[in-house]
Amino acid sequence: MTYIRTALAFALLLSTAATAAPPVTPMTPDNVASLDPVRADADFIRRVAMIPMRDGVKLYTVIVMKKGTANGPILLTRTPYDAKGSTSRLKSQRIVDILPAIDADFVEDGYIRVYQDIRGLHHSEGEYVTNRPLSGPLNPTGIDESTDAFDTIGWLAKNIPEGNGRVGIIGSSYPGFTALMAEINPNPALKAAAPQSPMVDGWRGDDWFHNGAFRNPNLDYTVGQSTGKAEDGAAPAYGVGDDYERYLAAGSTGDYARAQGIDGYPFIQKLFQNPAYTDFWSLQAVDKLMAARPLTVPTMLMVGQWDQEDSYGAPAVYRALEPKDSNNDMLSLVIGPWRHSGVNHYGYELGALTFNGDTAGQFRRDTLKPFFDYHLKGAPDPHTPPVLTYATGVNRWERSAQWPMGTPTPYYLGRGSSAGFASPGAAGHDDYVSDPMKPVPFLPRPINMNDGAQWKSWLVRDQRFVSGRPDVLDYTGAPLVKAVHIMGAPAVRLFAATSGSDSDWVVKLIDVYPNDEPEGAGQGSKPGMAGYQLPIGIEIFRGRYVHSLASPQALKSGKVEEYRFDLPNVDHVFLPGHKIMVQVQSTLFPLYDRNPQSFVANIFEAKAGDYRAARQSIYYGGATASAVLLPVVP
Ligand code: PG9
Repeated sequence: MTYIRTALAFALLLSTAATAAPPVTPMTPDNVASLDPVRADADFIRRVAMIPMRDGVKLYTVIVMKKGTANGPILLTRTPYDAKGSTSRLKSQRIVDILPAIDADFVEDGYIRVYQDIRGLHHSEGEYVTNRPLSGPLNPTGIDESTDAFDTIGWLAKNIPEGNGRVGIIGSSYPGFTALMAEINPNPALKAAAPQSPMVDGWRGDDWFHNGAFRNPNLDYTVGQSTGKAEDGAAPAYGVGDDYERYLAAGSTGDYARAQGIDGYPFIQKLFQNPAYTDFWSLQAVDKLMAARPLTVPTMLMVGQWDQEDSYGAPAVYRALEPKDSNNDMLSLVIGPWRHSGVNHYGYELGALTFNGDTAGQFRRDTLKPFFDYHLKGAPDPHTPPVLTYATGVNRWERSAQWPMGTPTPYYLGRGSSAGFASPGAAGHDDYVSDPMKPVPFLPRPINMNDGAQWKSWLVRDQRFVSGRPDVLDYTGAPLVKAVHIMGAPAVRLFAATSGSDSDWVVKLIDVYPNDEPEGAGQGSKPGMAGYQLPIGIEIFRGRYVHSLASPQALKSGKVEEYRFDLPNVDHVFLPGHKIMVQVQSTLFPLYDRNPQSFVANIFEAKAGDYRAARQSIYYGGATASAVLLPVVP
């Protein structure tokens, strides 16, 4: 029944389509996913279009709107995560039930919501290429997510009779990547874009690696994504249990992939063959691609302050594009108190933290929708602030004219595990033994990286589960007399040496709650946070890249090197009575693959004998004064 209705609707669509549209294949049973039946009493219309791209490949596109929609703006998401599933959330005859929660406000206000499977996945034709690079040195085909977006948007603008021809694009994570790619050589009908936690640089800080350290959960992700047409990607071939033990027993990540029988997946091979920041990564970094082109599409970039997957991309694109926004009216950056994609869910809380109401709903209603209304419906200018951030600690939204707002202020590590803004005095160092056979867990064990509850909130987990380990150094300041407000990316300046010939360095910036915190008295804290060690940023840097990201070099045993890398961008207030702590360690497992701590050509292929304990030295004071430059707001 649905198919017939869809086909009839499609025939109507064809008959009214502008003549300019390329011929569109009518629906045929073999390319219409069996969508749930839509009864006559449904409050929505749902159509499927196989939209032809310039090379003839057709992309499965679901178009949904309330009955009676006319002259509606079109909001598009191009996704690798199943367009059919995204428009069939519940078996319901109500549009707000079949679409994701974020869409309700839009479709109830006359928007036409469109989800499309990207090329080669689910019900779209063609070949899937993970993170398909822009046409050029990495992609000679002339076809990419930018051209597919151009063709799709052009088709939508002309072929939805109920539409007003103005298209917006939105999406989180991979769909944030496809939203950004639509802004490169954009179709003129694209009038606004809202990339959320977009994947931008898969080696520097989004998804695949962070500063050269590989993120093991990507193996399961790639397996799931590599099963193409299946509506549900393949699951890893193992049950539940402690990932810490599973990955440790396997050896290197390459050993793990071979043990799981997944080393043959094309993108896993690409990852293993490209461990350094070579052209494979730098030429597809979207912030670099966009920096080289004019900013022509009004863009609202979003990221969660505790985004455990893509904390790098949105601020990086903002940095690249901001100089082009001469009137400060084309580009905005939003940092909310959210986990990855948390902007599209309930924003009341995250782990042990509570905020002032549903911060995500507040943002979507007060800022995101007015942004699209203005650009797609001609509503009054909402005067979107260039920067909108939620100040955690004090729980308030803040509007700023630029980002960052803070001034880099050294917060020094010091003797006796101390820390502070005062100069640390005489030079010294603290040592610890990092043993890759006893890596520091990134969560209390047992760890299941496929468990949503663990995975969504690990970045706000109380760090006392590792504080005090002999291979985790805590440097803690005195209780604050007055608040310290930071707005920006804390910058690590770590002077360190290893007895080995390679090493990872993990730095955490931590807000230590007073240990005598009255039950529930703290702002934004649930009862039971006394003494809580709240991470305000965690980042890793693979030591072999200290002198060149593209050409790794062995570290000289005992030689002090200065490691420079940023922690994620935050807006946070350390309250009086709290303490600012810096934690240093050399493993964060099994989230990141272990550094064998002896230099090998490719860590994915490290052998058992390469994994060696090393004595690590962290230097403070004098000419080797380790510090974190905090972006302090005066
Ligand atoms: N950040 C997710 C992801 C993308 C690519 C690789 C691994 C993870 C996502 O939600 O799209």
